[in-house]
Amino acid sequence: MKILLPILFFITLSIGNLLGNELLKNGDISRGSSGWKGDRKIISIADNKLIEVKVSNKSIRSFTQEEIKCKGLKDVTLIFRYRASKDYNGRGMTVRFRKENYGTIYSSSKIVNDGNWHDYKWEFDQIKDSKKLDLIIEIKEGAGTVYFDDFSLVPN
Ligand SMILES: [Ca+2]
Repeated sequence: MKILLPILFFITLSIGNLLGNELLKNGDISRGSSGWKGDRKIISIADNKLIEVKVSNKSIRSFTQEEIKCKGLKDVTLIFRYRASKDYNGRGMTVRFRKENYGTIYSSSKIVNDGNWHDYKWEFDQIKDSKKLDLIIEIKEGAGTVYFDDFSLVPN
């Protein structure tokens, strides 16, 4: 039984993932721009599709996935990864969740420009009674290019 329980737990988790705990559509960008709106270009690097954003020194660039169903959920975890070109220089990014009543909750962070992929993670616990969320990624004014891939939003 001591061995069986962890195995059962693992199987339950795996089935949960297969049944679609993932709340985002096309988080890995494998289906191109499907599900994503805004200032994003889909590019392919070694058969992997990802989002490319050219940073502007005049205005914020942003892209969005709208109407993410979250009825009955309390806490969710957002993860994605990003890579900035080495010539990136800017004011960083803001991640926003816009709720049904149009209230938004945001979190700002720097963008590291060492040319490597970096993981982003936000445990978001402010869904309250909202049945839907919009996820908005904003890249503030600056110069250079930022790439995004492998978005995931799952209930905690
Ligand atoms: Ca991808």
